[in-house]
Amino acid sequence: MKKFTILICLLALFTVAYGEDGSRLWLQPLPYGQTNSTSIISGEKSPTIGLAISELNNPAYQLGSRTILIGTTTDKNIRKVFSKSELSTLSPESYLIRTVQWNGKEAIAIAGGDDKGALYGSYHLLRLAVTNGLGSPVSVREVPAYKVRVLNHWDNLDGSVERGYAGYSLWKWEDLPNTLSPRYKEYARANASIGINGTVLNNVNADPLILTHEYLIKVKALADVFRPYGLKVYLSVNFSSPTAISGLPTSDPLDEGVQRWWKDKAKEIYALIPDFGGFLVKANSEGLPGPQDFGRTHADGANMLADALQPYNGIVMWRAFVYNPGNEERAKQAYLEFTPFDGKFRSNVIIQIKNGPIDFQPREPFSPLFGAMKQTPIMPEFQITQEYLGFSNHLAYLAPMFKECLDSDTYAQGEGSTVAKVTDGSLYGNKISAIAGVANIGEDTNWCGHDFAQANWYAFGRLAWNHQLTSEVIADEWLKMTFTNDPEFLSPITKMMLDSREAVVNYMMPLGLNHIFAFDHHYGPEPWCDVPGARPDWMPTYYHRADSTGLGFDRTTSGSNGVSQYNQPLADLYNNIDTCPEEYLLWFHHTAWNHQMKSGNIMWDELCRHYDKGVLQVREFQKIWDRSEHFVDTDRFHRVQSKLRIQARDAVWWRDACLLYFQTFSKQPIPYDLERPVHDLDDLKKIKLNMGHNNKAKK
Ligand code: BDP
Repeated sequence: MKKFTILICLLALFTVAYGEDGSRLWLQPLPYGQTNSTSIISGEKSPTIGLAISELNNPAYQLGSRTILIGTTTDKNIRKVFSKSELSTLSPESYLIRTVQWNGKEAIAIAGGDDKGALYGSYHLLRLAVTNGLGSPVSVREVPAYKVRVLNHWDNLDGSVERGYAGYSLWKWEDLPNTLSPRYKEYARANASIGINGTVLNNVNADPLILTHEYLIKVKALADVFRPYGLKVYLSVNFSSPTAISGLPTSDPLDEGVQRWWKDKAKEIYALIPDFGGFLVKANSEGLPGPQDFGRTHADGANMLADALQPYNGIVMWRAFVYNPGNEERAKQAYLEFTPFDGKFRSNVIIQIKNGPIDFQPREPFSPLFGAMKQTPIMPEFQITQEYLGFSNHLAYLAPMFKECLDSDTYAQGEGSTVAKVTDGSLYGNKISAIAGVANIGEDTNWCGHDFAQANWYAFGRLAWNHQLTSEVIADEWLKMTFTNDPEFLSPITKMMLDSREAVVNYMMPLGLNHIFAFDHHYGPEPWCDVPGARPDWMPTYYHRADSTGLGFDRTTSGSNGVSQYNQPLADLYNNIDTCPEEYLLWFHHTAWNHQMKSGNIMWDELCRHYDKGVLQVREFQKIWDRSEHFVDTDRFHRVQSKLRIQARDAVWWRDACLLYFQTFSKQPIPYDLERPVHDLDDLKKIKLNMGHNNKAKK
């Protein structure tokens, strides 16, 4: 009886600690002490294989009393159950999983192209066990789509996170290198479970201090924790580091002293971290230093860093996010600055391009640079943190947004040249391929602020591994691993997730509208915002161009001619108001309020209907969630419920602010069958939010 009571107490404790505070993510907590009856056979002993074995031993996954063989292509047991030819084609990080015969009995074998492949294979098997069960024979062959699958943390050295909505940074710089938070391992484990193999630790708006020896030994401590999980460390660097750290008179990339400084720095880094991944650079962008400060080019700057990293196989991820207030409109600038240097970069440079030509808006067409850089490796950068999609207050499942970009046809080499294919190496045969996601992770107990925002970290990892997965499959996997397998829960909640990003587009910026956020914090609406003396390209009016004749930015041949940066047939398609997809209408066309839409509505009415629809969609999400109460633990149920309430209020705020403001130009009534605004425009204009540390940005 006593024993029984102790057991109950332990179970209760277990549930409170790991219960449903969101900390376990989509994983089962690692057991303490217990193992299950699964017999795991491996002839290898690397720390990474050791981790794979402890995961497979986790009784929470209920693998049952079966035998599992695990190892790399050199493991003698693995060589017995797989043929030589199938093992010889296994590249690093890839894996095979197969039901095999072992000593006359059925077993499951996991063969990794290397020990990371074996670890990824174990996570795959565990995922299968949870989502499908292991009833039928398994036969899996997986090869990652991108070689570098990297998170970008916009974490500052003072612990704040730029555009971070899940609390302060995970990295406790002041405690490193001596004190290692247990969350470092948990973080690495979560990444490994979805195939993420790199992490840029610090903000692209980089503090030069990160390259001082004092910080490098802290970085080394993190790299040592992450290594067994296959997670490499990268750093964002400030282009003026030689001057800022060592007082060199210049940081000119063609100066020999500067070149030597970077070479010495690379040597110092690799002595500490032999598998260091490389540098991420934001240069000559939003006021940051760069090669142009010295009359040099992006290629000069990137190549100098690439030469310093080359002896160690390090790479440079050089960002194409550049724009300045000048003669050319913002959406065209990255293309204009980078295309002249196509083919002029070293082979270990990769150009990192945001999904859209402006800036992570709820919807943008893909950046035309993806279709233009044909002799330079390029990589997509997505934003997992919801800077422009309601922070961690709004439920917005982003897989459909990531896929919208990846599946877009650039026509770079004729039809079928999707963004995925021009970046994953399959179209141009590039040696390096990479994909980045700006992390939504902080020290909040549930890591991401909103329990459903975890799905976006998960989806980024899964798509970086395999961009052909559908948003639905990824949502289904995540829900099963995070909540339950019950189909009555899964079907409505999957639908809610799949509709959620479009709902945000509807209540914030439908029909191609963009960047009509409040100055600085990017949370609420301020289409009217006009700060005297501020950069015009940071003002919403620059983007929406509302006037008495219509709404939207003219990027046609008679406007900024932004359309010309797209390959045919897209340039013509976008240029013609009748063929331009309506979701991009106001992106490419200054459109008359009375323009006839495909639905038969005029543009103004259509706009109103989108805003209205967005509000109704969120209300529907609330109903769906409330109905799912008995499938979800109370903690998560209430947390998500209260966030949905915020989202519903915000959706109304957005709708009223945008419609009442645009109505001052359209001078037309909101269609009478739609809900009426509940706010006054003057009151909405008075709202000023103080969004705190997470908006430590330049604008
Ligand atoms: C914008 C953010 C700003 C970032 C910048 C970037 O508002 O905080 O520094 O992008 O990506 O979206 O460099």
